Amino acid sequence: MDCLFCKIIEGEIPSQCLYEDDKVYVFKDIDPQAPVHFLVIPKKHIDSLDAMEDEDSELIGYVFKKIRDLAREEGLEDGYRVVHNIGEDGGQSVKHMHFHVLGGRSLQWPPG
Ligand code: IU
Repeated sequence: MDCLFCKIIEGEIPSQCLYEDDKVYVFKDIDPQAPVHFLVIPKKHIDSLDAMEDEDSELIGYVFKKIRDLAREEGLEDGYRVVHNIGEDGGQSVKHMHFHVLGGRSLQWPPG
């Protein structure tokens, strides 16, 4: 499959890995939008939440548990934001489910 994030998982495209296990891969965003900005992705290729199957529920629950753990490890005790862009209007540029974790500064609302 010609997927950039599958290639990152396989090590074919370089990334700054923060954490990896058999289910998830976590790396620093190459274009950080906050002092802390990393991406949490399931290793299983799923385009986005919009494409998830019922059988993916447990995996996605696990992804969120990892987001919580890593946000703590990265020192985001004052809060942070989790963003999942979906499709064209959502601003999704890479069609492999990924959750942005942003923190380390006060984030504004609403997004653009
Ligand atoms: P988006 O939600 O699909 O727009 O987010 C894709 C993100 O992936 C974006 O923030 C990029 O900077 C980031 N990224 C990356 O960190 N490393 C890469 O090799 C590629 C994209 I391609």
